[in-house]
Amino acid sequence: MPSYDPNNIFAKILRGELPCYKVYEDDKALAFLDIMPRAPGHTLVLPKAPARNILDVPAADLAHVATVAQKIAKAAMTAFAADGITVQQFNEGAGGQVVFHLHVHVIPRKAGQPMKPPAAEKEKPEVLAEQARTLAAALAAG
Ligand code: DGP
Repeated sequence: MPSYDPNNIFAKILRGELPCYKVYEDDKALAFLDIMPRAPGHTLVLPKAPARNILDVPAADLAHVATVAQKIAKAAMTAFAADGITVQQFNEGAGGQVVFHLHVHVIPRKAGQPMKPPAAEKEKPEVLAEQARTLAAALAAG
């Protein structure tokens, strides 16, 4: 497996070199909206420590990311009036991974509405900003 590339796009977001629509942050994890959502509220949860994917991440960092993904999933049910949540996580190109810093997709779902294909279409900035505010508020409300 190739080594971790510190110039991947999510590493730049983690360093604050590129912007994101942040919904949650703690000392070990960051969550922000996917700019090409497969459904409204599609969120990505990342460990702050460098890890390419599930194959090199320390188990404790993976466990923390799973805990944060669960928080996001619960808040998203309310924030987006979802009927369910799809959680996805891809590893290496053959496994569907495109950005090589570990991330978990948390995708709110409405009954009967199929997801868009991966990275199909960029959402409007104002829509993402509003959705990030809505989800952050639901997280803060617990
Ligand atoms: P994957 O590596 O296949 O798990 O998917 C990467 C996801 O990252 C994909 O859904 C699109 C999203 N994405 C790509 N570039 C950016 C970006 O610059 N910002 C954000 N927030 N998401 C991105």
